[in-house]
Amino acid sequence: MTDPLIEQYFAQILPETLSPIQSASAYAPSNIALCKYWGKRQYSLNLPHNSSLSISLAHHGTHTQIQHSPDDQDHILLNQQEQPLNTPFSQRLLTFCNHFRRNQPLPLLIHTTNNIPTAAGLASSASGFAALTLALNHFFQLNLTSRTLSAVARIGSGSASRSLWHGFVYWFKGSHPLGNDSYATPLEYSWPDLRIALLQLDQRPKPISSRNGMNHTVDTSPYYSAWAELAEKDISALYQAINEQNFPRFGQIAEDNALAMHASMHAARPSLIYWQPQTLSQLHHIHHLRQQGLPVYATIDAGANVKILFLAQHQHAIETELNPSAIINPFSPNNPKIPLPL
Ligand code: 2P0
Repeated sequence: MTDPLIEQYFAQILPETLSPIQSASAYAPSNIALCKYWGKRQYSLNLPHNSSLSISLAHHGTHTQIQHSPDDQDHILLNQQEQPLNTPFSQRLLTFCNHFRRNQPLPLLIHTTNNIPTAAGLASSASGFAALTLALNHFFQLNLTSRTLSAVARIGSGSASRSLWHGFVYWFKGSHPLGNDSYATPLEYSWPDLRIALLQLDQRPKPISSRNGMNHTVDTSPYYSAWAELAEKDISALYQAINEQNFPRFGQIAEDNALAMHASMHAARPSLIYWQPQTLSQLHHIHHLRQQGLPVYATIDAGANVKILFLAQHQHAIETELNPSAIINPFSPNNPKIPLPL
């Protein structure tokens, strides 16, 4: 059953009838937040308590193609494998498509490919819902604005609102009850020397989803309101550090913000701890490297893996000291094109 608020939101933005074309496809990058999204003020529309700011992960992302189904059933292919329609993955994807189709009989063939290293601790829901939103917009000839596309992607998964652009992206929390003003927008700053490395520490699936983890933190952590307040201060300071290209300040704010988010979870009742022993030992290692003069900072999402921030001139030292599984250049001119309307 569709949530009445979601129905109301889509009624505002969709035409009465859809006019699909033959086929549409889109790419969207994954992203990691430097000031994190953690906690919803409204669940079904994924409306956050705090604004967040991310960096997109270049060629780590999702390609999605949509066509008419060859029969009267939906078909979903994930990384070339046809998926049963009753899995949680398929159900979540089809529920999202149904927000567009409403009751119109438009069976689809959806082909989605994730170019994200498995077990690197990167969310595929962000790039997945962003690519699906872009592809549906094109397939149904909706010509939605960038802001609306971001708000729509947000309904699929909060962090997807930030995955429609390369580079730095700012998601405004907004205050409108249907989320009309809770969308993301790219920042005009480029930082060609900035690099992100992924440290693969734990390949097991996380024990509790981000969605459940953040709801549990909002509901039970005595530190939750302090987190939401701090996040707003951090995002302003981070914005300024980006503007000044002040790397030590930038890295320190991102690291402190991630640890404050985890502190809010650690204080939840019962406590929510995504870290493993290797997470903490890598944090200590990174602190030690900084004391030795290497400017490197950590961020950690809802999992045990550590992502690190550094500048291109230190790549050799980072490779030697931390043995990352991937290094990403978020401002590379060779990043895949994203088909966003103006
Ligand atoms: C973020 N995370 O800002 C934060 C930091 C994880 C830790 O956004 O429920 O998959 O779909 O809105 O977007 C992961 O949460 O959650 C996330 P939903 P989502 O990147």
